[in-house]
Amino acid sequence: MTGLAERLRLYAVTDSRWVGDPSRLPEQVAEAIAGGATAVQFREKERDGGARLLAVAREIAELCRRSGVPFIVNDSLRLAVDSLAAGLHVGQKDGDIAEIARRLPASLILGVSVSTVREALLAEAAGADYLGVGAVFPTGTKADAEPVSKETLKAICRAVTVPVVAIGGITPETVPALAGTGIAGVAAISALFARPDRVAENTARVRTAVEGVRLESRRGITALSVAGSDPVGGAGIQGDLKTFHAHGVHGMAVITSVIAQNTEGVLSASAVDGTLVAEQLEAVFSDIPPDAVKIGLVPNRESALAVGRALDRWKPAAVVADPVFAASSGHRLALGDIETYRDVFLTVLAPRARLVTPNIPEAALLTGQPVITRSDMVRAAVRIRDLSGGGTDVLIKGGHLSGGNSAVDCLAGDGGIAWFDLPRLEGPAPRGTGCALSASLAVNLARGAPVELAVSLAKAALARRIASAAPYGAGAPILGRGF
Ligand code: TZP
Ligand code: MG
Repeated sequence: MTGLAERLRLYAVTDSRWVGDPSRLPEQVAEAIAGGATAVQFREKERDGGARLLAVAREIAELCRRSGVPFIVNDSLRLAVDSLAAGLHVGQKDGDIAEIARRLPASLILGVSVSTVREALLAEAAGADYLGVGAVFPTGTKADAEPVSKETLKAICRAVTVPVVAIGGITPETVPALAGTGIAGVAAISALFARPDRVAENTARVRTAVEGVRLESRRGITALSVAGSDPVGGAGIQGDLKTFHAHGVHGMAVITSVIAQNTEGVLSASAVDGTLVAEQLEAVFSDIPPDAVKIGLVPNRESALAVGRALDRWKPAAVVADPVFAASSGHRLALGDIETYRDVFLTVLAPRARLVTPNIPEAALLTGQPVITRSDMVRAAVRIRDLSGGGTDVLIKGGHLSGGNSAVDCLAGDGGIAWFDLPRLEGPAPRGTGCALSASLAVNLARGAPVELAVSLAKAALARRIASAAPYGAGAPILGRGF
């Protein structure tokens, strides 16, 4: 929903405990709006539901509508729908967020309470339109609220693209400490409603405090693709930039090889001179240091060494290296023989990555062993992890494994082996799926997701993009936007 962030500036959450009688809430809310509240949440925890609460909710919904302020109902989808609310707000204990999002009418806003980066990434992926994060300061209003540090609040704001509201202990005195966290606004209960005779005045004091600080953070996440060019926009640099854009992050690109290719195959390729690759890297890193780096085709040792030097010097937060030796058509893209490629990948690129993502043929190439069964996948993943120095996780993508109706990926990481199973999608395989997955993984890792969560999120996003792939050209389909 556009403009939602501005409307979350001062989010008033109702609580009739101070005024005693819920039927007096509409006048309290009218006072809060007069004082500068920009959104209202109906949150009556202690009261039992029923017709009386619905009547109050409807009255508040109507006065919010007249004031152009979104009215959001806490916990109850039924009450939200019946009161004609603009949205629903749920917490972590209110059920499966993705399921709630599916049941929610499309026009309604979904807000979700989170207190960690992990919960934030999951809520956003499930369809949350905004997040509530708290308690950011000590509060007496919600005894079981998890305390959230300013660092975590900042990390959550950087990790997601949806707006974030800070809640818990918000007062005119505490608001300045939220400067630079990246929140869209604050939510408050007691600071607005604890004095029933002063709601407008107290709301105005919080609003003034909010307007007096710069809430924005320095910037969002930035991502770099180091890869070859695909003029038809399915894979490589062009594909990665689309993936970055779909994640809402700023995408950048260093071109390592100019490839004449289309949906049918590769006509020719020319590696960019290693010195020029080094200069492109310098240009990017010295100006906009990327948080996420996805490494795709690096066609020769000179370019790989330049990439290695840039990573050592600038230490980006998350690096994912996707081995690319040949195009899916079989056309060789890396210069030199397989031995050289393997050596460069395993000694220069992989040790500097958090994660590498070979498919089955690439896993076979890197280990020199056939990979046919699931136990071969485990063996190869562990072997590649060892060959990379031991500190790099390995995700072998099982899409090329014959048989079965699921695409099974195998992760060898710190915590041992993990499997990721998704139903195999029907139809011709689109190009650029490996590129999209590794670019998405780099972004998720830079956002603070642990590797397993990053893999689940990236796989789900890729499945949506495969499902919406379109046959623009004569050959393989091109990945869709995923929605
Ligand atoms: N969620 C986290 S803290 C909190 C909620 C609902 C209570 C905030 O109340 P107050 O009175 O504004 O501190
Ligand atoms: Mg709840």
